[in-house]
Amino acid sequence: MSNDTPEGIRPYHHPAGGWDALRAVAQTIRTQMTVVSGPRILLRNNQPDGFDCPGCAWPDPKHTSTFEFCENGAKAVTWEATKKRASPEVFARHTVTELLGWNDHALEDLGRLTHPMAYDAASDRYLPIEWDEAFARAAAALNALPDPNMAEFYTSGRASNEAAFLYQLFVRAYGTNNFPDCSNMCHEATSVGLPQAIGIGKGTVSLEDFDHTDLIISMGHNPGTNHPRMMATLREAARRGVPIVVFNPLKERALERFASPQSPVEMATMGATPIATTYLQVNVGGDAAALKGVMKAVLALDEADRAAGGAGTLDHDFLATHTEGLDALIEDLRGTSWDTIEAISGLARADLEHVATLYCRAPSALVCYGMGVTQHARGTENVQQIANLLLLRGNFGRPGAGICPLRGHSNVQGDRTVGIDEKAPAALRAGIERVFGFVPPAEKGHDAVESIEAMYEGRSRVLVALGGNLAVAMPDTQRTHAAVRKLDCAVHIATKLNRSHLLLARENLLLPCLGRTELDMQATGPQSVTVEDSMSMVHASRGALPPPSPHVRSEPAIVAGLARAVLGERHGIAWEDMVADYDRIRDAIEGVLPAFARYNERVREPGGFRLPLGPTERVWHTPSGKAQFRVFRGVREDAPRAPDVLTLTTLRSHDQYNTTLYGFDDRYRGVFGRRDVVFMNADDLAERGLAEGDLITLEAADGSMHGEPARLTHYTAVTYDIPRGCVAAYYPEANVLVGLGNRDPQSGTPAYKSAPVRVLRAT
Ligand SMILES: Nc1nc2c(c(=O)[nH]1)N[C@H]1C(S)=C(S)[C@@H](COP(=O)(O)OP(=O)(O)OC[C@H]3O[C@@H](n4cnc5c(=O)[nH]c(N)nc54)[C@H](O)[C@@H]3O)O[C@H]1N2
Ligand SMILES: Nc1nc2c(c(=O)[nH]1)N[C@H]1C(S)=C(S)[C@@H](COP(=O)(O)OP(=O)(O)OC[C@H]3O[C@@H](n4cnc5c(=O)[nH]c(N)nc54)[C@H](O)[C@@H]3O)O[C@H]1N2
Ligand SMILES: [Mo]
Repeated sequence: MSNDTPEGIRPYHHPAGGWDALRAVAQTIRTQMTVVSGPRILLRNNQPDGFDCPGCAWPDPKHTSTFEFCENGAKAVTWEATKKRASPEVFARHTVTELLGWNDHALEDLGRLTHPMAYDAASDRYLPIEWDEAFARAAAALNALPDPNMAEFYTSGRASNEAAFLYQLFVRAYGTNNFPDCSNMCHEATSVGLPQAIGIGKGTVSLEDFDHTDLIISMGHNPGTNHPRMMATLREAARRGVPIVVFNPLKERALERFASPQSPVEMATMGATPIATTYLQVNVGGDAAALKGVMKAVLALDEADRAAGGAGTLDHDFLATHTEGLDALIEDLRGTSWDTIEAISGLARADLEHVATLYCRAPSALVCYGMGVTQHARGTENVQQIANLLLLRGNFGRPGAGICPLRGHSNVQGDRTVGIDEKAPAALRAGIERVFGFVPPAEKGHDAVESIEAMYEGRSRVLVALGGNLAVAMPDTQRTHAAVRKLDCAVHIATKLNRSHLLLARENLLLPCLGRTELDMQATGPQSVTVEDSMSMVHASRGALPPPSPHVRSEPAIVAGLARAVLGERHGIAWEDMVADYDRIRDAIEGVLPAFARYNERVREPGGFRLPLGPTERVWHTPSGKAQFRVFRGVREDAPRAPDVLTLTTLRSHDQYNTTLYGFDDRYRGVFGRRDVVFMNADDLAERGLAEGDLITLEAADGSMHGEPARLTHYTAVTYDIPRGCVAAYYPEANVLVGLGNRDPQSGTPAYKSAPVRVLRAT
């Protein structure tokens, strides 16, 4: 046993934000960019005539005029706008076998891809090819399949509306709905759960609602790292005296206190604003139980108030006019004991009753949530519990109220809106038929997990990926990697090299594309693209930097090139015309989807426009036209586990963007220069005869995984303020331990936040 603090582990005592954030930006500009262009390009971020930050999907203030500081946005931009190049000369120096031995940071740090490349088995290298040759090879692979359902078309959520719309049109014209996408790993629980509850699979709050709300509940998200621009909003609410209740197993620093780099006073005085007024360290997987506890207490307050002659604390008029299913919910809550709620949530009844009191006092309340809620085996039902709580007091359709899922990728929501959807909604299909004159396939396609299973079993033979790092983002690394290596052909449209490109199929194509920050010049001149943020605002984005090389093409142009090569004249779609002027793509989107009426006109207004959201007007697009209470049976999000099994939640560090590792620090959690750590409760360590700093092995305890139990070895235990029975480690490394079968049956979302594991002393 060692008693020394492990190397690189130093408690961090500062608030989130502050001078350390500014210092981190300066550092990232120094290492990735020329000093001159760095600050200048950052200033064009989220400006009316600039580009949309690829960092996250948090919206911009209405009349964007001031530059919103954000450390991690700056990292995302500088990482894309780097001066480093992964040119053919760089690929000539390294075999794929050699590159596979590099870490994820080193691969992307090679810089921007500059030329279309194809893998050459004889030299074990990627070699440059011409675009026409690349398109022809991809087309040959796709057209050789006996059935279009044997191809998978992945989308990561950075694609613009224009690129995503063309892509889904191409894929449906080709003949399949196999659209695995990053949303399947992320907010699918929202996309599936909320339509059943409130008739739309999106958040209902707007940025202005934060100015009017009387209570904010934050569940399972870490905005200081993943949505840093949200911190300005939370800080303002906190300073206005709005209670902020946090449910999170970890004490995330930014949810405790935040120093705004835009506040001269906080910066000069080293001061900070406290954020959470109540911080509840719920068990991993304990949110459903906690929400049930809060709702149970809300019902008790209502009964007490009515018994005392009051009108009750529930919004009874709203409930009678707008909802169905309340009786079943009440019956279920009555049948759920406080003992069970306390045991599963890990929270005290008194604390949950306190939240209920705050909630009943607040004229308007809103709930924000992220991956801590959705990435569970009952993620869909989790999300519905949040909707239940809000419905009880009519917290929809008035200022300051509503539900706020923090979406992931900057345009993941827009991609779904314009058709990246394996379920192929009838209205979308009808729209495509109306505008393009062909009948798109109706049969449900594969989501992300189903696509990996199909590849593994040989039912799918070709993968086309519009961005992302599918094989690294997915669970069960061993099986997922084996699956993609079985393919006949893999086509990756990407800005940078990553591991998915190196897990070789028989034929491999790497197609380099422009990023958000770059000038997109087409036949009729420079083009803008459009994106939809977490709050359903659609707005334009225009890059200004010179492309990384003259050979790099825009995503819409690459998709159109593929479509032409694969489909030829089939269906008579004018691919090149649409790419020549993206207004024409937007006209086509408007034709297919009426919510985009006057698209080109409205997107030219500063700030763009908001897509219609029924619940904001108390219109419920459910089969009965009313909002639905959905009962969560029992309280467990996961099956009971053996006594020696712990629940692993997988997290993002402060220095990463999903599978992109900018660096190896996780400043706010006090981890510097390493990622091979597991955060553990001191008692769980002691019970195993372990101490902080010990080398350990994490072993998967998921019975549905195949073969020998998967292991993460040479990890170091770090004592952390985390509930007993719960451990945390970084994504994506920890994906080795997450089973593909451990997923939400309703949404298919992998339970990345509750993998059963054993912690063993390293041997
Ligand atoms: N800089 C940066 N920005 C990003 C990303 C990035 O990687 N880096 N990724 C983008 C994407 S795609 C997404 S989806 C979002 C992700 O944004 P988040 O949803 O914030 O993602 P995670 O880091 O997975 O953090 C989840 C939080 O949930 C907590 N948690 C874990 N398990 C549980 C649980 O069982 N219950 C509760 N209540 N909490 C739990 C963790 O402690 C952590 O604070 O961010 C987007 N923005
Ligand atoms: N264990 C665990 N696993 C997880 C999660 C977790 O919390 N825990 N989170 C899940 C979530 S929420 C998500 S969203 C997924 C993320 O899964 P993905 O979206 O597939 O992964 P990213 O890491 O965002 O993809 C990075 C790659 O995208 C490419 N890229 C970057 N910008 C562009 C661009 O503008 N265009 C194109 N074409 N390519 C670009 C680059 O080549 C880069 O290497 O991971 C999931 N996996
Ligand atoms: Mo995500």
